[in-house]
Amino acid sequence: MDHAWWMQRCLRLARLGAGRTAPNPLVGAVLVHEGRVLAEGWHHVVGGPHAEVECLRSFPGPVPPDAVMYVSLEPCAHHGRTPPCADLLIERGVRHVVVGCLDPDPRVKGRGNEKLRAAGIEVITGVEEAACRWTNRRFITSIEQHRPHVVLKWARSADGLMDQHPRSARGVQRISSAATNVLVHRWRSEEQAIVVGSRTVLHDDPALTVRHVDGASPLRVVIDRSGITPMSSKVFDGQVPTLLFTAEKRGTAPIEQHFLTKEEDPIASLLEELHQRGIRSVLVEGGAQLLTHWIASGAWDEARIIHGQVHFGKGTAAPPSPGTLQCVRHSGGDRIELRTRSTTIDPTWHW
Ligand code: AOF
Ligand code: ZN
Repeated sequence: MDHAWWMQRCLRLARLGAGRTAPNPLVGAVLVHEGRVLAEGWHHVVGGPHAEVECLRSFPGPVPPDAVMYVSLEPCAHHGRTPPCADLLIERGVRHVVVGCLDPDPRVKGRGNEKLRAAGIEVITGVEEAACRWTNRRFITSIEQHRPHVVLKWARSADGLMDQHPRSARGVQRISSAATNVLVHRWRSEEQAIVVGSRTVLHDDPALTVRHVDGASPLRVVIDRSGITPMSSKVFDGQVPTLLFTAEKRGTAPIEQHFLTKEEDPIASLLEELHQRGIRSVLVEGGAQLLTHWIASGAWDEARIIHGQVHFGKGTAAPPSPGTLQCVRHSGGDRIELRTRSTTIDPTWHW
């Protein structure tokens, strides 16, 4: 078995932390000796031990000098919430390290690998690099582009519509299947914030919480410059932290409000505000107008488009599919496309 095979094993472990590690990355580590696993570990939760620590903790014995530590992200070299992993590898006598991708965190950024090499450890980097960067795309976009990683999501009928007119006909027909609905709740649980425009709140009254899967609900964010959302809407019920971008102070609901001036571009202001709050990713759930603006702004990374089987005949047109088609998945009769603006995806990735 080669380096790539073991690195893919690290990534499978890393993904077990999905939805729990933000703002930290997803990291997996495997200690291999003579083709066998001696120990493995992953980063479970923010503030908890790093993947390398979890791995070495489960192997108390002396590390054989020809054992290899595979880790999907460069070991850290800094004192953060936990001490540097590079020091631990040196102390524990690890002599060979294979790294997936460099850590862009300015506190690390090559220093982890340097520290290991300075201690005489053999370090190989860039194994399955694209796959490792894809797994940590939220962490990497946030650090490199100074804004959260943006996932756009919408569902469209077979005839390209996002809803049915007249509105009185709605509620009868959903676009996506029950299976896809569960999947969408998992997507929600994997991002730190979920954004909608005012018309979606007005017409659909979504709760925007995580329900059909285990996981925390993200911060709910509503953009409503003209103040058309009823304060009785589910998003303002105080069940989950909620942030309203508005031109003027609205009501007394138990939510936080952020004020926008007329000249401000709400998408840019929102991304900046969420970045300041340490939020590394957002899921944009609609509606058509907000999604269309978002695509035009260029400040997005992924689009997940659910193609349902229903025909609406008349309704609001879905945004044109943006970017490059990367892969397709089927779910309960729906066809889901993943498109990206510029990111290269991990070809072995299953979603
Ligand atoms: C993780 N898990 O397995 C690795 C990380 O605040 P701390 O001490 O947890 O440090 C977080 C930083 O550590 C993170 O930004 C990244 O640069 C580095 N590596 N972090 O949470 C891990 N290997
Ligand atoms: Zn570390």
